[in-house]
Amino acid sequence: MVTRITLVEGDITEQQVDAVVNAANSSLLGGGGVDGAIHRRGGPQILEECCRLRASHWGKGLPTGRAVATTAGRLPARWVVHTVGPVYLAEEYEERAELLASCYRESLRVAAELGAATVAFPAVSAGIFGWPPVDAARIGLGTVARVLDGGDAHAGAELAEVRFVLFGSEMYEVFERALGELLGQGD
Ligand code: AR6
Repeated sequence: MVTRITLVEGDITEQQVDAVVNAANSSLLGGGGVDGAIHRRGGPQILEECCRLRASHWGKGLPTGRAVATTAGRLPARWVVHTVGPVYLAEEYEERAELLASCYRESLRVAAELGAATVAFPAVSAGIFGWPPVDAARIGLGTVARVLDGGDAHAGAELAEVRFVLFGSEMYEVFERALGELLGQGD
């Protein structure tokens, strides 16, 4: 249910939740934005586990729309769930919107499998990957609401809170409006 969705303006690396989601890239070896902040604050243990994943199961990198977990190192969270959002491309909107929805579904599935009850997401793909914030918000919130309602996956039942952590007041307000629309639809 959307009542288990919360919004905060802030820094995802400071969240006291079971799992924080990282807006990573396929290499899993770090980058800018959220990814850079998580590796910086979480310390080298996260990268060590990412390297092990690249040396084993994800030799070619993590495909867009998928998710995988590592330790959260020194972050307050227990796990980091790394997901790879799609780069925005207007001409391929539908396919890529589906991949963005998949990031949220897969991340929640992985988090629930670990036993996480509280999960924090950034606005995946809404930074360096260029998604218009309104679309990123509708897709992210809509997908999470469906998972919590049990429509798309069985992950929903275990989850007590899914928190969107938005960087800056503008992004926060976009998500606030999108959540209002979702509630207005009675979801
Ligand atoms: N806490 C919460 N949100 C943040 C933080 C933070 N500490 N830092 C940035 N944001 P982005 P993407 C916001 O670029 O678009 C990396 O290089 C940011 O303002 O982190 O999925 C990866 O390695 C924006 O609203 O992720 C990939 O190559 C949102 O988080 C690529 O960037 C997402 O921005 C992924 O790009």
